[in-house]
Amino acid sequence: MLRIRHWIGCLLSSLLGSAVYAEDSKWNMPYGVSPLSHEIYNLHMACFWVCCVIGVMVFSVLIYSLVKFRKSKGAKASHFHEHLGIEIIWTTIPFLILVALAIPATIVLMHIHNTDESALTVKVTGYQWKWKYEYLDQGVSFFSILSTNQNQINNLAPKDKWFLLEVDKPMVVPVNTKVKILVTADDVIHSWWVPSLGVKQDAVPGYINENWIYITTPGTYRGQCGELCGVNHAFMPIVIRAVSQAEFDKWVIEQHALAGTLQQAGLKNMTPDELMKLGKTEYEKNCAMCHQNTGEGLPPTFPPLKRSRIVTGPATANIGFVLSGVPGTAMQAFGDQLDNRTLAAIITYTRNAWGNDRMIENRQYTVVVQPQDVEKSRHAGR
Ligand SMILES: [Cu+2]
Repeated sequence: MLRIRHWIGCLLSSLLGSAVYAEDSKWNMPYGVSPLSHEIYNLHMACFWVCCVIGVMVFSVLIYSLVKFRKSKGAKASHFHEHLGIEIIWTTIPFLILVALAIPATIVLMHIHNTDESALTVKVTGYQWKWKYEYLDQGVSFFSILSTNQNQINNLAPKDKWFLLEVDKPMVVPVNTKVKILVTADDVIHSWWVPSLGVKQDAVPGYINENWIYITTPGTYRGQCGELCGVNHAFMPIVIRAVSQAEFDKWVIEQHALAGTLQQAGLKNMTPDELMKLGKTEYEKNCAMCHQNTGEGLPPTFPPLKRSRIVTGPATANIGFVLSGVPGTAMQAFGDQLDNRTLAAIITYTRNAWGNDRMIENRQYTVVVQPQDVEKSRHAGR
């Protein structure tokens, strides 16, 4: 008997205990920093408590019956069938509970999809394996790419605190502003998921899904792609920096200035050393995930660039390939994603790395590609 009491005590304390500690637990969903995340959290906790109460009630009756009417005490089972009263009760009660839960759930769902009166609109596009952010009214647009070093990914260096959760350019939004998010994808289904903002919105090619964020506390918030989208699904994190309105306005001006500078720089020649240095960094950021740091790729999906027919062939064909990509494969059209300087540097780097330059020189093709060459190819291709 003591043992049974002990078991009942354990069960009750674990059920109630888990509910009490749920709010601060790392196992629970975060409370977040936006009205939406708060609403979702509160709904989740309400459902959780309902489940706890039902759990305690059902198990109490079950355990009580097991103990009280056990065979050793000479209990005899009663035989009755089709008791209308009981049937009505066990249908009505769960039905009422479900209705009671469905009402707040529907209200929260309606809030999630109410993007009215938003002050800012950002289109978010998922690509294998990066995100593109377009500020439709500000004319700002950029790709946000994983910035974790490849050596950390390959276990050759210790992992940083934000391993796989850091990007080169975060999305920047002002605090206390309703920001409408238009989510779509360019290739396969992704999902833009930032738990602390209460958003997990599927990104489906050909469709635009709406959602919104409203961040009350300045800071950096992180998320990931929430839909299995291919071999590098884990390598397309989301980073959002929430800043004051003044800082945001400054950031927009900076982005315009940066775009102007890049455009001008895209017409200037660079020294081979400059090209190689920038090329290595940008290759590791943009290309190494598929083609690997060693240039050996992951055949057959990601072909090697070492001794590649294209990389060791004529420069114009090489540039055209990188600009337009290969439809139906993971090789994207990088012409829309990267500026002339970056493209020239990456192409020069791949034409020189891993002994490729020797093959190119034997066949007397040019090894160095300048931003101007990329610019010319862009126009030739149109
Ligand atoms: Cu994805």
